[in-house]
Amino acid sequence: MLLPRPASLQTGEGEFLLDVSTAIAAGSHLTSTALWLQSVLRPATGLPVPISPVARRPIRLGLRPDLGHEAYHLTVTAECVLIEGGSQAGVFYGCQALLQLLPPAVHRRARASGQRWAVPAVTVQDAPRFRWRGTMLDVARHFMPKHDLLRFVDLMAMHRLNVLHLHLTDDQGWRVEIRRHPRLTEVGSWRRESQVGVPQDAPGDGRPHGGFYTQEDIREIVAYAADRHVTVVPEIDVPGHSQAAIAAYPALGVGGEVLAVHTRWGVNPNVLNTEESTVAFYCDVLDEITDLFPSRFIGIGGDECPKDQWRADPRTQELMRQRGMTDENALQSWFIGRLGEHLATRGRRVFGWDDLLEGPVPPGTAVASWRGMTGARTAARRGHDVVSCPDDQVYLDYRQSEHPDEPIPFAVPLTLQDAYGFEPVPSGLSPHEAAHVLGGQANIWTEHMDNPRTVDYYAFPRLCAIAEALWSTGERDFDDFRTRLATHLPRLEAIGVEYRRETGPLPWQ
Ligand code: TNX
Repeated sequence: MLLPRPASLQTGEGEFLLDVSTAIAAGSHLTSTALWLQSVLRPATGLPVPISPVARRPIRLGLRPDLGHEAYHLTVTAECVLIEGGSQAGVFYGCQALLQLLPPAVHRRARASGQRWAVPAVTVQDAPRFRWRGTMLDVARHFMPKHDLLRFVDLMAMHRLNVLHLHLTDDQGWRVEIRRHPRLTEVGSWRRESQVGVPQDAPGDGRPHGGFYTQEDIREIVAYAADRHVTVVPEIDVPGHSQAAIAAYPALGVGGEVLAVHTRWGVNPNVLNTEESTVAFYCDVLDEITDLFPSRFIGIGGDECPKDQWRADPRTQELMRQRGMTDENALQSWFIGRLGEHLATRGRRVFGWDDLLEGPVPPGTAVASWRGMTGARTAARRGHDVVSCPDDQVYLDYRQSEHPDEPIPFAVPLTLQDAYGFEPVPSGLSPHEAAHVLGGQANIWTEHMDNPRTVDYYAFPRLCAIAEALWSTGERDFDDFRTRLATHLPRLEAIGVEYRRETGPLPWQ
C-alpha cells in the first residue's frame, strides 16, 4: 500500500514475480535511475537484475514527456512492470512506488531468505500536488555526520520529498568549510558543551559537540541527493544566530568582543554588525556556497535577530544615520538586501524566514513561513513565493504527545494527526496569490537531538504524514493514512529507522 497516497490506483489480476530472469530495460537517458534501482533491488533479493533490453519479463523504464515533470504511471502485469515518468524524477518516483509494492524485506541490505519477490498487478497514475516538498534539518545545533545525512536523504526520497533545507550555521556551530575564512570551522565548528533541557538556566552536559562538512563532503552530499532528485538548499543564517561566526572572527560582532561558540539555546543577543567589511565577508562565504550548491535558492536565515546591540552601539547608530535609516528593522532589511543583490548577480534567489517580512524583501525571495500561516498569507499577498512550515504542524522538535516520559518535553504536543492535517495553502488567498505557495517543509531543529537515533524518533512517523500532505491531493482521511502507515512501518523497520512507536517502552526508559 502506497505512502504517500497516489492520485489513482487500480488493482488488477495476478502478480509479477521478480526472479533470476528479471532485468531492467531502460533507455540511455535513464541509466542512472536504472543503476539506482538495481543497487536497491540486489542486496535483499540476491537477484542479479541486470540492465538489459532483452528480458523475458522486464522492469521497463521510459520517459513520457506528455506527463507532468514529476508524474509517473506504473503498470504491473504478470509479464512486465512498466514505469513511465514525465522526467527522470517521475521515473524515480515510479520506482519508489514499485519498491513499496514489494515485501518490506526488499529494504534489507543482505539477502533476505524465505521471501517471494512478488508485485501485485496494479495500475497507478500519480503526480505531486506541490513542487517544494521539503525537510529542514538543523545540523548546526547538533552535527549530523555525513554517513547519517546520506541515509536521511534516502529516507526523504523514499517519501517523495525533494528539498533538503540544510541549516548549516547557527550560534552553536558552523558546519561547512569556507576556504577563504578557515577559522569559521577551525574555531566555529566545536563548542564546549550543550545545554540539556529547555530553561535558560538548564545545566550543560559537560561534553564537547561539533563537526563540519569539508567542501568535498558537500559536493558528495549534493551529488548523492541529486541522484535521488533531492535539491540541497543551504542556509547561512544572518544577521542573528551567528555567534559561531563571531567566535571565529570577533570583528563580525557588534563591539568586537571575543565570544565562545554558544553553549545555550534560545534567541541570542549577540548579532553581526553591518559594516561593509561584514557584507564583504559574507559575500565571500556566499561565493563558496553558490559554487558548492547548484540550488536556485540560497537560505540567508533572517530569523530572530534581536536589535538591542544595534540600538546600544554608537557605531551602528552612526552607520544608520549615514544610510538614512531611522529604525533597526530597516538596517536588517538593508543587510539582507545587500546579500540578496550579491546572490542575484550569481543567478540565485534568497530563501529566508518570515521575519524578513518586517521590512522590504529582496525581489525573487521565497519566504519560509514558520510562525503559523500568517507569514505565508502576507508573503503571497505581497507577491513573494512561499514555503509553508507552520510551527504548530510541522515542527518535528515539538514533543509527540502529552506523555510525561517524552524526552525533553519541548513546546506544545504535535501529534501524528496534527502533522497529517498540514495544509500548505493559507485560507483567504485568491488563486493568483495561492499560486505563490511552492509547497511546504517539515523543520527539524536539533537542540534536543544530539544523535541520529533521536532524530529518527522525532522525525518518524510524523514526516510520513507531512510527505503525504505535500505530495497527495488536498483531501485527508486519517484512518486511511493510518492503515497505510501500518504497512509502511515495516519498511522503516527493515531500513533500521528508530521511529516512535505508539505502544511499548519508550527507547530511553
Ligand atoms: C525557532 S524557526 C527558531 C530556531 C529554533 C526553533 C525551535 C526559526 C526560524 N528559528 O532557531 O531552533 O525555534 O523550535
